[in-house]
Amino acid sequence: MEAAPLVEGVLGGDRRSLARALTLVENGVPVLRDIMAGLSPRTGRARVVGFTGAPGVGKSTVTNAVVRAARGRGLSVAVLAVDPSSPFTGGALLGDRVRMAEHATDSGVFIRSMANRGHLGGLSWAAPHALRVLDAAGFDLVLVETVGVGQAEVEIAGLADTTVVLCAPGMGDSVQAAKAGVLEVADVFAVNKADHEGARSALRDLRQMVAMVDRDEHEWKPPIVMTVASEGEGIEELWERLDGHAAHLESSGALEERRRARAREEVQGIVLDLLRARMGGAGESSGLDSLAQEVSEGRCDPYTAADLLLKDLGAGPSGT
Ligand SMILES: Nc1nc2c(ncn2[C@@H]2O[C@H](COP(=O)(O)OP(=O)(O)O)[C@@H](O)[C@H]2O)c(=O)[nH]1
Ligand SMILES: [Mg+2]
Repeated sequence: MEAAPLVEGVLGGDRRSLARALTLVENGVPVLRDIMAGLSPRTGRARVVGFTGAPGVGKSTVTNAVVRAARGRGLSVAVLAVDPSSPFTGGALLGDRVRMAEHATDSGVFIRSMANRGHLGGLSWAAPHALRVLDAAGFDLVLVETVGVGQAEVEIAGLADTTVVLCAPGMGDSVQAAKAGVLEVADVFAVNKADHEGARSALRDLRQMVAMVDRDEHEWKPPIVMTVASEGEGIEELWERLDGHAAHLESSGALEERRRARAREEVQGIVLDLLRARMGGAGESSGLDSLAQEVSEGRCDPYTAADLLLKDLGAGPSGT
């Protein structure tokens, strides 16, 4: 397939091209090389906000409410829901679809769910690629929803310019969040389901945890917002906090730093994939098999073998 018409379609805001490009990202096809080359000059404009937290805390509901807030301000929005378990089917996503249905006929909103094969399958460039596609397509705002349960999801959440960590009362989330390393990636906390019992104590727990982190005075201190997303309550305040963080990113130079980190992740992922591909699988004629034999027979140590293989792999021209 040819990259050029697809690139043109994405840049021109054509929805089918956009959907197609994201499918190609999911499938990790070789033509991505040309697609990314075509899209990259047109990136860097979209603001990316990630939402993460345990299943059921209200990520989709909050995301939906933020979409509404953005549309009220005339901003175009893309939503990328990264679900590690059920890519295109499954109860949770069906629920999301129903919830997102209010935006279905809005041309300023694009919603897509994606399987998270990133990291697990070595495709750590997939999420950055997807963001690159949506950015190039011209959306003002890109919202990423990830289930904050594993390291891979936390890392994806950390790719955003601003990461919102959601908790809800009565789920032991605040403690869980700290354990999963979610605390470190949080720029803004939202205690959702503030209409539930225990919201105040969840807020207190979080405040304590935020206070425990050592920070310089110029460093960003994550604010905590109480929301009842299902009623739209607290969303305006959340929006203000997001704006506040965006302003901080701009003024501190942290925005470039974050985007560099995202690019680093992307490039590193591609390098690892290229190396893996060049090494070949078991039984394929690569230096790996003969080196493995030498190592297994004790004629070579594994580090020396690795050095030899790296040298060998680095010798050829890139990507051919
Ligand atoms: N009472 C209450 N329910 C909420 C609130 N936010 C979301 N929910 C409900 O909680 C359930 C899970 O929400 P969802 O957004 O799918 O959570 P996710 O798994 O984190 O995406 C849904 O039934 C929502 O309607 C809230 O603020 N208060
Ligand atoms: Mg959800």
